[in-house]
Amino acid sequence: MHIVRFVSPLTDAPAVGVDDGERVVELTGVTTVAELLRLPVEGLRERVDGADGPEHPSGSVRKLAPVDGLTEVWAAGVTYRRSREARVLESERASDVYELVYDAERPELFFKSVAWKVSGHGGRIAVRSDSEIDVPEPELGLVLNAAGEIVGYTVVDDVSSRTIEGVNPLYLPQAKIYLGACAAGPAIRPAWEVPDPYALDITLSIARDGETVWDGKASTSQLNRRLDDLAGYLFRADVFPDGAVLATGTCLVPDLPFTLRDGDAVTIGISEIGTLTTTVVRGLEAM
Ligand code: DO4
Ligand code: MG
Repeated sequence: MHIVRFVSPLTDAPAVGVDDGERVVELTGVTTVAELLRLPVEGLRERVDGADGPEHPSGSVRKLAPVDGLTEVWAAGVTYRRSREARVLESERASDVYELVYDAERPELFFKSVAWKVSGHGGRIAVRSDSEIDVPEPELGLVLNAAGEIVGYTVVDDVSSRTIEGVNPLYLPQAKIYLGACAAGPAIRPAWEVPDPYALDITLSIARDGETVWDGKASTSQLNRRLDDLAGYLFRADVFPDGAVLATGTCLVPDLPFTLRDGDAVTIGISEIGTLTTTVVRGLEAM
């Protein structure tokens, strides 16, 4: 079962519902995912289990990114060995910062996106027109309620410019925070339905003109951090009244000089969580 945000065929407005694969049942009285994230996990579960609104065939509704309201998207970095290796190689002069943070007690966490800028399944992601090497970063996203509890999981793409961050790690916000740099979805799998989040397969496939030009597979078992520890650092000195989505870092990075191109189809799959497909455009004007 998944919690979905979609365009209601009844009102043409965003709605929230529960998708069992065959039908989507609307949650009456709830219009945003953010409202659910204000609840403690037991309250959220009750609300979801009691879905009794209008029903629609699952394939017939247009799914939206499962992030809205004031929910913020954050991301963790260098949480997998593969990410550390890739940053060390791309970094022109400051490669030791990545090695240091991989082993440090405090994780790297950075702000990624406000909710309204997040692209959903079937939407667009962008590469910057002032960057030459750009990659998707497939990541397990923790869906956290206002109390910082992990209430669900989703798929997040932390689209990044390797060119810009490679010049200087202080350029990370420009490499990673711009319109089209964040996608999430297609839905939220409730945490109580995922027995072991450290045993999920993550796949990435990039298709160009109908041909696969890059694909790879990894597992959350390779994560060098604990998920609740990452969430704990995010909530240590900040508040998130509408909850947060925390992307937990990438374990799949194509070798240099591979780069995304305009028109590429990027598909990220995480077992038990979902499959997120987006199309690449170049530059702000194309978003
Ligand atoms: O420090 C760079 C960011 C790394 C990152 O986004 C990741 O490991 O996923
Ligand atoms: Mg990342």
